[in-house]
Amino acid sequence: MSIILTDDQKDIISLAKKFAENEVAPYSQEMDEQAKFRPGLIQQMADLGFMGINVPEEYGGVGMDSVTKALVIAEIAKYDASLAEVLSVHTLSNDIILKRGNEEQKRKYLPKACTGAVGAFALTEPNAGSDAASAKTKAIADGDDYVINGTKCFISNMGPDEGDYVILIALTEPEKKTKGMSAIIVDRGTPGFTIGKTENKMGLRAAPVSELIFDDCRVPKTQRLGDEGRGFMIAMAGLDGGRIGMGAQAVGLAQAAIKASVEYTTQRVQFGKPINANQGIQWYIADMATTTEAALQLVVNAARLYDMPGCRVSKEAAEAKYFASENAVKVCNKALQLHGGYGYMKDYPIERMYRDARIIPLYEGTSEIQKIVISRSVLSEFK
Ligand code: COS
Repeated sequence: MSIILTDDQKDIISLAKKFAENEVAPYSQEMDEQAKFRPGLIQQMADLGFMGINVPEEYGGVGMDSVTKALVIAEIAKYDASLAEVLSVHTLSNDIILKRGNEEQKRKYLPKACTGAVGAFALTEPNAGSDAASAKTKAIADGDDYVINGTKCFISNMGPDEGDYVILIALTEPEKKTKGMSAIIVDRGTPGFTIGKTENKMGLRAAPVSELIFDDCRVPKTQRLGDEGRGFMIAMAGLDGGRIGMGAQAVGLAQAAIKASVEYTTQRVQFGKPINANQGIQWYIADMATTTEAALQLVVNAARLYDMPGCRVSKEAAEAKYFASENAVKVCNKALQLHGGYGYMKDYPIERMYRDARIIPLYEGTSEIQKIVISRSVLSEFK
């Protein structure tokens, strides 16, 4: 590992490796095929402290820093990118509650988030993807409650049986647009809140992604995080952290694809020698390793900055997510090529990695959105 780490950081990362290698990897293909995690797997992650990795000990968590969180996500992604996605989205919701919640909300949600309840975050709508500011879901004040109406789509961590609460971004004062959005926690089972279609996906198949339908769903105002009208800012700042997690997932996938490529090209003999005795193959491996190392360093740098009080990391998080996700797609594609026809078969995990990687430049902001965030920052820096 090319990152200098403390013993505590090394310990939890090696625990993640052991867990993913022994408890997850043997079932990853089956979970991919069945589009479902094994029962109890998320509970196991909670029991080992991963679901509360970014939650302080006083709320029941492990209280680790963002670099450790990112490296644990990367470690799990090496064996099962679906499970890494669950952890990334869940810890994003932990982070929003920690940063924006009042004491009562933190005491209500964080201890259960650490012990197995799964959190989600809902911003996207059918007609508001990249243009998140055009979201239409409304949460209109009525006495001490909000009455929520609208539909969110592509929401990770929510499925027919999965997901315990969601941080919903909705318009509390629709005429004010982004300045009229608020962040509200809605519990699964609240009357008027139902899970709609669960998506049948190309990759990350075990991780649930669903439509959320709100039909006169009544939620007390005490469920709102922060002040009214701060929801869009809370969502954007939350996504800065989320994008570091997705960058970490991309790094883990790329590292796993490199390892698989080295193993395969060592044992695959053609023309009388292992195929990686050819310089052409060695150069592919060198390129894959170099760009993946660059991706790792971008992710770790953004994670470090994220923990600095008062530091806005939109640009660094976008750079990390943009570079790492595009790299994961390229590296998995190259790794599949190195596997030849076998790489196309489900007998080799590279087939799943290739499919899993493809979503990363799309979710939590497409690569094009990351470039908007980066260029806005660079343009304003030199103005
Ligand atoms: N942290 C804190 N505040 C932020 C912020 C951030 N990272 N990003 C934006 N804001 C604030 C801005 O400062 C602005 O506030 P003021 O009006 O007070 O200045 C406000 O939010 C609106 O920001 P902006 O004008 O940049 O909004 P845009 O509509 O231009 O949208 C993009 C910006 C395109 C970057 C945003 O819509 C985006 O990230 N889209 C992708 C959404 C996404 O990632 N979805 C993934 C699914 S999550 S379920």
